[in-house]
Amino acid sequence: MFCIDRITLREIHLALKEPFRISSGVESVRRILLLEITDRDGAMVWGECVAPALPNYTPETIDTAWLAIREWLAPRLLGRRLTGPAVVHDLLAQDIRGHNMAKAALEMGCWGLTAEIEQRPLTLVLGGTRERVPTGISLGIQRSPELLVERALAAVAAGYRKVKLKIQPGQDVEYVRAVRAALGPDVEIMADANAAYSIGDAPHLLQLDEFELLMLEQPLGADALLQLAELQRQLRTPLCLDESIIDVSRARDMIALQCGRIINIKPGRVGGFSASKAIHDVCQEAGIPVWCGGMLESGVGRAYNVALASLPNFSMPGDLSPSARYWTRDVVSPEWTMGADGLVKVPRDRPGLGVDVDADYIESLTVRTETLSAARAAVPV
Ligand code: OSB
Ligand code: MG
Repeated sequence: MFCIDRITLREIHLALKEPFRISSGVESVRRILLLEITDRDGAMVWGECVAPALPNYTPETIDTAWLAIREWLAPRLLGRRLTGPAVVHDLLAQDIRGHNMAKAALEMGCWGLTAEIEQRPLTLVLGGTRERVPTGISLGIQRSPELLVERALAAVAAGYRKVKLKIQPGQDVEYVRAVRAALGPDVEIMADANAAYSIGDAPHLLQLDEFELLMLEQPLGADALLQLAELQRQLRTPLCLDESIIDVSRARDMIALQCGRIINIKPGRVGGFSASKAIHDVCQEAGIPVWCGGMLESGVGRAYNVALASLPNFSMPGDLSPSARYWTRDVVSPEWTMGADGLVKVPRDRPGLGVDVDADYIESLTVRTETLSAARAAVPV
């Protein structure tokens, strides 16, 4: 049982150590929306909205998320007595379409707040079972296959359990070929196209079968389920869906249409933890492995993803790179680290998120804030 008294939104700017390029755009300074969610009894938790600066991944951006939270979503929660975090998904879904990342920031925050109030680790509140989670790296598009090989070799040396290569038309087969040749047959390699191809590229994409990829992530558009099924019929490499899976019903569609064999679950993309757990369960039932994707989160968002990835069917390495992969200094302490065995420890011996959030550092990175309070809220559903 809890009752949210106020929510402070903050935009911080956090410079990436190096620009991250995918087929749909490049990011150099991450504009991150953080939330401080405070309960009427004084409990507080930090949350993160993963919406990027531009609508090049899904339609959402940090600015649309800010608007959606302020105008429609936060008023649903503020001042309302809630029996637990499991009721929040439906409360935010009713008659508000889309805006999944905005919804997820609040919904996941309610799970985090519950962990704080109950003084239990977030992983246990969610039902997590893993004490350590295997981690992969997502390598952005580089200027040449040689530069990509250099990065991939360094990643394997650092212990990463999986190497994901971003590809796009013109920078694909030769890049993957070079990395496979350099890393040998035993390293788990995959490619992610972020929806950059069309079904007419099928003959070209079939060349990737030669490289024994663990999977090919989202080669076609988010809505192209029938074409993805057509591609999967031709391709030996398993398809993994990312952008396509926006809720549990899309996951069921994937299974029914056989347009993918693996799902990358990003809790932000699907509207939070309840939806993530539902997708996890549907996939487990169907024998579909899942893994936890990333959105270049700060250490706050990483805490939520690591907790999610501790659920049993997260059987493949997640995009859960440690803080130092992205940032010169993260906003949490201790920073997220990965062992030389490619495992990230799930915090199980501390209540809440499992890391301290550095409010002073966040303040110094903040470019705008807005506080929403119960006074203007309690809008009936
Ligand atoms: O497609 O998984 C993706 C980052 C931004 C947008 C989309 C994607 C990604 C990543 C980054 O692959 C993974 C990470 O956070 O390390
Ligand atoms: Mg992806």
